[in-house]
Amino acid sequence: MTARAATTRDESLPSAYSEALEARSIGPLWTALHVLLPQERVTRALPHRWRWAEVRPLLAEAARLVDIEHAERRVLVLCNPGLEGAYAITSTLYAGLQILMPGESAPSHHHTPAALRLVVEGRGAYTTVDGVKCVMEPGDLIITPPMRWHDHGHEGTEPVVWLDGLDIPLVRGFDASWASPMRPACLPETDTDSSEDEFTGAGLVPRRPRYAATGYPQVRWPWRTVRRALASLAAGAPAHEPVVLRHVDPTTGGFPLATMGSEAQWLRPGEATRAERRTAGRVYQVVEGRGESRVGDATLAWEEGDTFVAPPWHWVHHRNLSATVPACLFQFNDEPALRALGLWHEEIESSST
Ligand code: 1HN
Repeated sequence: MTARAATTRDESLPSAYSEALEARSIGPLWTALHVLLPQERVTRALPHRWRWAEVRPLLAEAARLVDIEHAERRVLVLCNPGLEGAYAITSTLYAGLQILMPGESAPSHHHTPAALRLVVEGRGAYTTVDGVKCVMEPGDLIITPPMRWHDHGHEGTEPVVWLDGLDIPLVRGFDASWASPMRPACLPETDTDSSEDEFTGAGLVPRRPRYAATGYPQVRWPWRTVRRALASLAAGAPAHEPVVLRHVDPTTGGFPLATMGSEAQWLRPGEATRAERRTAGRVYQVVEGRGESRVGDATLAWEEGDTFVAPPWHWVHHRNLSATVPACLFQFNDEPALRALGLWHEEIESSST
């Protein structure tokens, strides 16, 4: 079932009465109640997959056709086919793929929406978050929290592409989306970020941090670290237990951002996960391997570099199609926002499918 616009006129009433209501900006509730409060959860967003093999050449062409000075951010937006015109991948989340070429830089700005980035391909680029230099290597996660200055630079020799995830549709729902004017990118104030020196071991935090106290002690999670942790978790986990790590603020154990959460999942060779559904929408990026995911009634086959979306309250399960190598999925979602609003629910299928 898909969400519909409310139609408020009750055709059984005298038209003069309906006109009198409309002229005063009043609507009857009884014609709209089932749309405002349907008896099951609905979304117009559809399960969908974007193939890296198809998007990659389009990004390369964008790099030829569009000046970074003109574009400021050279991004192809992943538009959910059920949400036409919304520039949204779910009703609350935005996703796009950004390409930066060697020697280019994308100017600095800040804005009310929160952003996160997952590097898809290439080395040598970096994002500066409030002066902190965050190197971008494939699989790395970098967050740019609300109102933190950020820009992108590139010191390498190959194109770098990353997935941008933002809570723009959610923030726009509050009429709270706003960005500063751009200013030129300036040199980072640090050579490295806290994931490289302060947060290198789980359960250990520095007594005295040397990075500025911005409220966001960790803004980068290197894939190197995450992959090693996933491999360790997988080695000891019972076969039927999913191998998933959440990204957290190491000083609190809570979500690093107030609206968007993220996780990395390791699928063992041949593994098929149990179906579960959540009120959160989920955007997946395939970091390694190939497999397929069942999302509601859709079967989405995927391989490295692909992006796919699971709208809220769709049953989701994954299968690693390789019998010999693991597959790794990164996922971001709107779970923290839903939890904060008392809207979080999840269900896990009791038998494996
Ligand atoms: C943004 O600031 C970036 O900083 C990328 O790279 C995509 C999409 C909408 C609004 C702001 C970036 C964005 C964005």
